[in-house]
Amino acid sequence: MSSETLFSKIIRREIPATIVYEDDDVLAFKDIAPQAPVHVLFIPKNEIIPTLDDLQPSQAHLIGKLALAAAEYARREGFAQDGYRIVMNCREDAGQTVFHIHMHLLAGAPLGHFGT
Ligand code: IU
Repeated sequence: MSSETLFSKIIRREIPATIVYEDDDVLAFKDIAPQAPVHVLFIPKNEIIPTLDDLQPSQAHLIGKLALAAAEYARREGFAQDGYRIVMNCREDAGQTVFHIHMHLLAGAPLGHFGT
């Protein structure tokens, strides 16, 4: 299971994206349809994992790397103290549309409660 999505093209700079963070393992870019004043997606650069349900134990560190990158970005951009939300959608009922695992970072305003 390693089908490419548009995110692979973003990683290879074949389609445009506003990239805001990059390290050896993680790329982050602004969501094209932001759901909050700050809406950034953090994705693994070197592995295609379609959903959280496909994550293998040997890949578990990647989730930590996404979270650490998001936290670093929040500190760097100055909203860490105000707060933020990270979200990972898994499959249909969660509304997942891109099958390359990604962590949403939402911030910049008080966020409504969610779940329904
Ligand atoms: P989801 O968790 O799979 O629903 O999130 C996918 C997100 O990817 C969604 O918020 C889209 O707006 C976003 N996105 C993007 O930022 N750039 C793209 O080229 C594509 C989707 I395709």
